[in-house]
Amino acid sequence: MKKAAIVMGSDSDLGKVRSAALTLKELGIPFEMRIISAHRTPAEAADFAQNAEKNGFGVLIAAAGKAAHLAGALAANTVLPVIGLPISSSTLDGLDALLSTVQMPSGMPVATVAIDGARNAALLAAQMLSLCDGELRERLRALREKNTQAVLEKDRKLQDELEKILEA
Ligand code: RP5
Repeated sequence: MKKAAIVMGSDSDLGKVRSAALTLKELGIPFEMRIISAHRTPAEAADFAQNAEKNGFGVLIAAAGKAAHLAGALAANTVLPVIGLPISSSTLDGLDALLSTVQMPSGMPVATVAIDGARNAALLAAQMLSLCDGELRERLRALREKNTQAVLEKDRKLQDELEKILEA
């Protein structure tokens, strides 16, 4: 199976990115996690993206806050799919990162998830990798079913609670 990359702009992003790593692990997807900055280590960012395909990656997740150009900088240097994960790390609460990540010029796509949407970034990466991996597709289906059952169970509990509230 191809690997996923989780690249973040700073170590300060880790707390909001960790659930992406846990989700990839849960789905049995090999991955690497790196701190690479579009602004502070631009040469490394370009080098990482240019060599990502050769190094066995199938998809890149780029997490960054503030003027978040990491996803775009990676996308500019590879034809692998890049998922942008805007991080809330500023006084603008991530809106800056969202707009910097999502507003890519035509010809250079970045698939952007919600602010701090690390789990969805990992799930989307998994769905992309699963195009060439039937077993991974089955694991994704099983996870969806588990989530469905969890919500149905919450609804059942809500009905019980409601009955008690209305009886009181
Ligand atoms: C961005 O600036 C990083 O992705 C991080 O979200 C933010 C702040 O970085 P630090 O100043 O905490 O290293 O590039």
